[in-house]
Amino acid sequence: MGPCLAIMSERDIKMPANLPPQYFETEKKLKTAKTPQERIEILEELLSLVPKHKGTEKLQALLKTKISKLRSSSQKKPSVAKHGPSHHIEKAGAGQVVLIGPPNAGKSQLIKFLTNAEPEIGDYPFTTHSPYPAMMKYENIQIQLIDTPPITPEYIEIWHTELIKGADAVLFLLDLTDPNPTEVFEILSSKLKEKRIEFIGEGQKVPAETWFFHKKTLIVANKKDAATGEEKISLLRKTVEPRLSLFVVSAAHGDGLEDLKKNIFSLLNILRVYSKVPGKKVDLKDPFTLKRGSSVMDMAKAVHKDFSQNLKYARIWSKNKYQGQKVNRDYLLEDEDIIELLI
Ligand SMILES: Nc1nc2c(ncn2[C@@H]2O[C@H](COP(=O)(O)OP(=O)(O)OP(=O)(O)O)[C@@H](O)[C@H]2O)c(=O)[nH]1
Ligand SMILES: [Mg+2]
Repeated sequence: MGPCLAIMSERDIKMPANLPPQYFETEKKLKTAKTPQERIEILEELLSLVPKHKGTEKLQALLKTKISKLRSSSQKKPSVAKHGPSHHIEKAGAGQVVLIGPPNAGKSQLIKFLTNAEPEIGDYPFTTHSPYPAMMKYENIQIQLIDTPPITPEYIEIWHTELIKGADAVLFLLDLTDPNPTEVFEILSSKLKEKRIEFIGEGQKVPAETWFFHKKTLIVANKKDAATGEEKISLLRKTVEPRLSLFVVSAAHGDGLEDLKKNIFSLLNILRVYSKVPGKKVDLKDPFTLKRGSSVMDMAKAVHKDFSQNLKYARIWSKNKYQGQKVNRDYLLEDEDIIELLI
């Protein structure tokens, strides 16, 4: 599908028959536009090339909407003027996971499949121009995923690296239809290393040295359905997989995404604990989420400060081990433990 068809298909607009050849020439430039400003300029040029009559009204309206959306997002007031625009996103749910990757890798497509959100998806680069948070349901909890504009070796905006540094985990998307996704990964990660961001695997300990932001990361190789040859995947497995877990998926078809979801949950290193009121049935729909390694006391603090101050002991029901036994405040919790706090 060419870039023009991508624009058309989004709103089911039929291609007007009498667009001049310059229109299509200019539209090709969208593929190489590097900034929202450049996209605005190209879209404005396209608008000026569209003959003005009834048959092109829908196309004109679509171009105008795109321009005004791009313009309003690029004119958002920076919160700290000298640092450029801020795209800080408040954390929500059990953890914040930011999706990053080169243009067109399918970041927005993946967000669309994993959440109820409807981000813009297009087969031209820089479709996404500002970060876009959406909630992914995982069993009985919600995890925040953030779609972001693409990163390129030439330019990574400051707000983008700040967003990565602040997130709980990262999904790094690669495009299996790129000629060499392994090289794309190596180049982009070395660029991010210059910004003090380093990717680590789920089980890896965060090194004591604090100069770097070590981010728990999964590598997602997308467009498995359209990839040609096994070599690209085996090269990724050989070079990237020893360091970071690799998931080969097709975001467009949902292939491999259930497994990915499970691994996003374990990457966050959290556990779910249910609070039970004595004499009542436990509510398994609404767990507390705590960091792995949390104790009964940490749970008490999360429930209410009265519990943490006056806690005598707790009773626990766990998947295989306990059926209401007493445990003390230092007991280390496991995922899906049920706890009755007694004061
Ligand atoms: N064949 C195939 N195409 C896909 C898949 N996932 C995404 N695409 C296509 O790839 C193109 C880019 O998808 P997007 O989700 O917009 O990519 P993106 O990474 O968000 O792109 P930017 O916002 O520009 O960074 C679109 O044409 C999608 O339809 C997939 O699993 N298989
Ligand atoms: Mg996108």
